[in-house]
Amino acid sequence: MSFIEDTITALATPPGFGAISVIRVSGEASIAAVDNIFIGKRKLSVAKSHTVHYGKIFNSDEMIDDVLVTIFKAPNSYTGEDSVEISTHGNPLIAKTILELLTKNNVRLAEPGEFTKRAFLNNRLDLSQAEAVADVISSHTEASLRGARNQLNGLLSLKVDELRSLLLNAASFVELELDFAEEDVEFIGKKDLLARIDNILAEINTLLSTYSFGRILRDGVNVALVGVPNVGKSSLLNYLLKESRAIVSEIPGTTRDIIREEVSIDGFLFKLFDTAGLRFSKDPVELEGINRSREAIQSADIVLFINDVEQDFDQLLYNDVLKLNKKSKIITLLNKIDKGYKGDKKYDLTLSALTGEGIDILLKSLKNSALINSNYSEKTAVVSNLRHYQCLTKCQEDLSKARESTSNNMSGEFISVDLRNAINSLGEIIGEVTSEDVLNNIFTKFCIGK
Ligand SMILES: Nc1nc2c(ncn2[C@@H]2O[C@H](COP(=O)(O)OP(=O)(O)OP(=O)(O)O)[C@@H](O)[C@H]2O)c(=O)[nH]1
Ligand SMILES: [Mg+2]
Repeated sequence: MSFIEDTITALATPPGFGAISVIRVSGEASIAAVDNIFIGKRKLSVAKSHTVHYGKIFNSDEMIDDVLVTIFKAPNSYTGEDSVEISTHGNPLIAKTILELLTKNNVRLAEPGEFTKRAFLNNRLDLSQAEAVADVISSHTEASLRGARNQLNGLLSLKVDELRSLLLNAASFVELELDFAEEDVEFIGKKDLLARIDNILAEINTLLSTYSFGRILRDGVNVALVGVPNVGKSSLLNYLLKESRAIVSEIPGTTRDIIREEVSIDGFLFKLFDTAGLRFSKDPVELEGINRSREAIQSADIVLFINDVEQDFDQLLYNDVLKLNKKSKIITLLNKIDKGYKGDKKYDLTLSALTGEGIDILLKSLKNSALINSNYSEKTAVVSNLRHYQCLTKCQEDLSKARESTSNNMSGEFISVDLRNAINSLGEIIGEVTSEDVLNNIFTKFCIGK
């Protein structure tokens, strides 16, 4: 039986006009509440779970809409509670009236993510799976969708659960020894304990190493197109987007503001930032644009440093860009090779944003630079969420401490505390241990009705 008393409702489909709208109701009073406003062949209170019923919604004597009502009985529903889904004609006025009618029948409007929060509280999903629900909805590319699905299917949860059991096992030996301290019995030798910790540490490190790729899967790669004016940055953006998005002209200083667009390369999301050409200028508008270019360089994962065949490589500018972003990959590009070019070793790649020559190599290079691993299997657990990454890092630190204490023959009490902390950090990922703050932070980012 659920310990949540309120019954909640929300529109589950996008607000606006469409073929149908779906209103979701969940909680103990859901079936009775819908029964009060619905007239069908028979009462919903006697309907079986997972059945669909045709009928009409009434507001007193006024017929609001003819609808299909689907009944799900606890615990076999998304939330784990009794739930009803009402499919109406897709007019927002109908949905609004039905939501209002429900709120007069012991039902309140749901908060963002409240259905999924209930699914978590009723053990239908663990926390990392609940977080994946939001990612599945917001994924923009096939790859990020695949990653989110992989997490929703519980791949990460399974791995974390497995490591947590191994740790619990090791910790219980250490704790047994503490319980029998006076008898001086040994339940686990130092060598054995170290081997177990090392084993788990290695697995945690492998998981942590998937994060850079996981983040890219989920959020995409930021790519800044930079260089002096007129080298063809906007032309390259347009070529990659296959549309005339940015203004291109032979006048240097055409692009003033950042132009941000997304493109999917082999299913992976790349966020392109076309920037104002970098040069000395007294024009305040252009200067502001150049400041924004610098910001784009700082937050880029990959910088495309572009020049054209008519200008010498600007080493000073390149050094400046390098100073702005030391951690990211910089790819040097020579554009306009259709105008003739004699070969220059200073560039990683040469291309023409006019004819498209060399663009295929640029695309490959972008994928390689972003560490996109095409061999990534859908069966490997990938960490894509910052919260999970932080929990794993914390676990790694605690395990390293436990390792050090063990090597230094410290008292079992110290080792046990570190092992327990490591276990809790893993538990936080799947929601075995969580604070209300963490939960609120996660679920308020959801949309209403999910
Ligand atoms: N022949 C040739 N011309 C190009 C190529 N790429 C761009 N151009 C031309 O170069 C000029 C400048 O192109 P833009 O794309 O506006 O250059 P930009 O780097 O964005 O310039 P700013 O916005 O001023 O910094 C335009 O006249 C383009 O048509 C290329 O590959 N070959
Ligand atoms: Mg431009």
